[in-house]
Order: sequence, then C-alpha cells, then structure tokens
Amino acid sequence: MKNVLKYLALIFITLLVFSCASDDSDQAGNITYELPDNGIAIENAWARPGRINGVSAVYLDLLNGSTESDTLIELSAPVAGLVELHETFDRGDGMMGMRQVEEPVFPGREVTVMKPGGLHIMLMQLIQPLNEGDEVTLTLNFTEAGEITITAPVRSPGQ
Ligand SMILES: [Cu+2]
Repeated sequence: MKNVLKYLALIFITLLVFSCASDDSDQAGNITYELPDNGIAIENAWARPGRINGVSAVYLDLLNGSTESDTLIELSAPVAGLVELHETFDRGDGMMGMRQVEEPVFPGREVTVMKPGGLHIMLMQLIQPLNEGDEVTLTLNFTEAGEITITAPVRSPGQ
C-alpha cells in the first residue's frame, strides 16, 4: 500500500512538473523522415532539464528501417539510476498518468515519435542536475539492432 501511495505521489509530482510544459505543437507534421536501409536510426533527440535526485525525460524519433519489428530490451544512462520507457495515458478522472511500457516493439519500416504528452524515455534518480546546454548520453539495447548510444542536448520544451 505504501508503495502504491509513493507511486501515485511520484506521478502527481511529475505531472505538476510536466504539465507546465506541454507545448509539443512545434514541428509536428513538418518533419520528413528518411528511413535507414536497415536497422534503427535515432533522430532529433533532446532531454528536458532536471534536478539532482529528480527526473527528466528524453524525446526522440526512432526510425526502424528494417522490414522486421524490433524490441527494446534495455535502457541505460550514466546520469540516471533508473531509465524506463513510459507512455502517457488518460486516467479517466481528468488527469493524465504515465506508466512503463514493459516490452516495447517498434514495427518495421516505421517512425515512432516520442514527444511531451506521449511516449518518452524517463530518466529517474538523476545523479547530477541537467541544465540547458548539457548533454545526456543514453544507450538503447534492441533484440535485433543491438546497442545504440546517443547523446541528447538538454533544452527546455519549446526551444
Ligand atoms: Cu514518464
């Protein structure tokens, strides 16, 4: 029970932080993607600022150029104690919640866009503050494509 309360409190705090910045209307629809011939490419990655011991999120476009789907099996980042893929959902009480996507599958020949208010990579237990101008290193491990390490600049949403 305690854990549930803790979890709800975490969601609530995160929503407070994140609801101030849901301006994700930029660029959507204007980007044209060129799928790689094979494997996975990551484009347009960025991370939001965060406090030490707090949370941040990485947003990116995931391009699966393979004809086969691929599964994300592990996420890690040196700046975070815990990294998870999250989806945002309607809790039905006028609030949005978020929850972990356990075994995310990315269809072949498709682009998956992660953005505020949708799919995102959650960085938790930050071991250092993330300020604008910093860079975050993130490693994604896929069943087929293997390990892909990227760097994402830290910036405020809408900039
Ligand atoms: Cu999240």
